Amino acid sequence: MYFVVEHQEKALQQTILVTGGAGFIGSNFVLQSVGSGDRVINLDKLTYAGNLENLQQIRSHPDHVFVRGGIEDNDVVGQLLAKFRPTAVVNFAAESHVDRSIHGPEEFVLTNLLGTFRILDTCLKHWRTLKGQARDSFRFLQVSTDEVYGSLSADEPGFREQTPYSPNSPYSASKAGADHLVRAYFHTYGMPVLTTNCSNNYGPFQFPEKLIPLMILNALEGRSLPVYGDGLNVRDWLYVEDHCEAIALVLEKGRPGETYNVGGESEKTNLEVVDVICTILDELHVVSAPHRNLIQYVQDRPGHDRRYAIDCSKLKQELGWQQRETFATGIRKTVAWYLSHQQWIKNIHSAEYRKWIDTNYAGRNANCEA
Ligand code: NAD
Ligand code: TDX
Repeated sequence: MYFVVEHQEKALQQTILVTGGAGFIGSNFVLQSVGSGDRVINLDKLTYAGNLENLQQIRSHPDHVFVRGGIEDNDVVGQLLAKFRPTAVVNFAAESHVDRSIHGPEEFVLTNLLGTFRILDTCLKHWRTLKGQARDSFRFLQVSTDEVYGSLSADEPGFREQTPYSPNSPYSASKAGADHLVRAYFHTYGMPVLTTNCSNNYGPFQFPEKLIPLMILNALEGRSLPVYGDGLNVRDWLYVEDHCEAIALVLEKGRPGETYNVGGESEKTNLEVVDVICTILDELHVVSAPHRNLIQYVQDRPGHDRRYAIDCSKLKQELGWQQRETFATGIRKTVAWYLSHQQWIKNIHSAEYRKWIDTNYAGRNANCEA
């Protein structure tokens, strides 16, 4: 009886090549996919942002194959495609932090633009060798961002799939270029691609260079909470597991050549976000309350986009997606996760991390005008 069940599960199992699967969103996606019975081949270069500890739960799982390598390496990608014959490639791999792209844009062009071109082109060559059902069902999914659409004023409606691209940072420009290449491979070669453009994610395993984990960790350590500019920039926050479910749904049911916006429908100013984190910490980590006293306004990010908001009605209406978490429930889970993962936090505090914190914050004098 056991073998019958095992056989049925394997017959339905799909193999996915995931890139960047040791990063924040990628590792959440890998855990979700393996948990739902898929086999995942996980290609990650393990830059400062890649962390195998994120995958601890599936360390020796037979359906998870980890390969250290870059998306720009045609040989490695070609060999993985030929050996494992995945039904889909999901490209998370990227340099993802806007502030780092301001300090050093070249890595962003190399990985996000050239790297995406290389893996896309290798996938095209592979796809052309496929026949019948394998060729029809193959998908390349590009994980992109709302930042490619530029910045909104306070009263503009959220970004739609038709909103023209208008990237403002080296990060968003490199992601925009990659998205254009993906689109061009559909129109020129008929390659079955999909693109998702998502708003700001938060949740377990996010590297503490981004707003939410940085604020949680600084608050726990009694360090200042550096709010850029006037703190009134707006982001649309989505819990990471909701994003991963959206990607799985787009893979399964999305129409090739289409793009799908994914968002939290949960717009908050940065100050509101920091304030909620402080309130939760005052309750769960009373020793250093009130955490609000740690807020410090600092010099703004150059070219700082004022507001992002996503209109995700296409994804909801066409594919039936729905967020499970509200910001209130998601942020509480997230703060609790960091509080209960002290060892993960300790291991993140590498020399590289401290160097980055110095690079980004030492020159930002406290901004008395805000
Ligand atoms: P992350 O920085 O946490 O992880 C990136 C991962 O990619 C790391 O594991 C890193 O080692 C790996 N990587 C970097 N260069 C590579 C290369 N050349 N080859 C293979 N692997 C490489 O990023 P994240 O926040 O998880 O974002 C994942 C994707 O989602 C990115 O494409 C990003 O643009 C997109 N995105 C992120 C957000 C967000 O809020 N974090 C929102 C929308 C879209
Ligand atoms: O110390 C900080 N202080 C601060 O005020 C940091 C790190 C950020 N901020 C502000 C800048 C932004 O307005 O908080 C907001 C969020 O900043 P980040 O966490 O750096 O995210 P953002 O720049 O909005 O980009 C994120 O969302 C879209 C991800 O990093 C991208 O990968 C994703 O594509």
